[in-house]
Amino acid sequence: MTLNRRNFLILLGAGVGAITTGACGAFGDSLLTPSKEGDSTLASNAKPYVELPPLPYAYSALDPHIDERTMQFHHDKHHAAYVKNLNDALDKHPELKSKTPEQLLRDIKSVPSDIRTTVRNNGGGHVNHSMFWKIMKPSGGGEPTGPISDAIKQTFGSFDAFKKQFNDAGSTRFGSGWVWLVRTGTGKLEVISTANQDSPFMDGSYPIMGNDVWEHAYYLKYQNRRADYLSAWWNVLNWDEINKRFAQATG
Ligand code: MN3
Repeated sequence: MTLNRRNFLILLGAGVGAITTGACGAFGDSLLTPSKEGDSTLASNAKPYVELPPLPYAYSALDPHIDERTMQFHHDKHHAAYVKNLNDALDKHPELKSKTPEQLLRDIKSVPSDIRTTVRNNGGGHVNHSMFWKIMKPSGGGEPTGPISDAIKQTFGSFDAFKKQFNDAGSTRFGSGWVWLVRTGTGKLEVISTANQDSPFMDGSYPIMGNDVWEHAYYLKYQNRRADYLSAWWNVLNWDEINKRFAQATG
């Protein structure tokens, strides 16, 4: 009985050991993954030039105007790709990392020609989308508030007239691009549209607010109905954030 019990305990010990070892092996791999990444980040001394900013609300928060799946793909895949491509490009010219992405766009002609198009497309993509997430919020929309409200009325006559001009510019932008309210270098408010990920910063203007009219921004929910997406978008606007940007544009 004693022997049996002893043998049993030995077997149990071996068994526990085996289970523990097995568990270590199984969990060891998944535990190693983040620390490996951490090590390689340290090794290359590379805090990435830019990081994907977290979405300031849930993917589903803008429903029904912008659906959850669109937000998920748009933020986690499209914006993430611009961030990665911009970081990869800047690794080729680390001396440029002391400039902000906005500064690179403002002075795009001074960016070395081997990465200029990449910075234009992906730096633009990063800056445009970083603005885009923040000027939207759940239960947003309504009439503009604060100084931007007065400026819109002064420039366009009324909020409705501004909205119409903005939506028309968004509808008629052929292919992929953005529609913007900008403050130009001479201090005028204007509605413009740009192709691809081109940023108003490239023309010396400040983007106060902009809507993404790439198909990836609306196709899952609206398919070819860009005009419906454009009019729904006004229901999610964050006028507080737009006023902040207006202050930055004039400051
Ligand atoms: Mn987009």
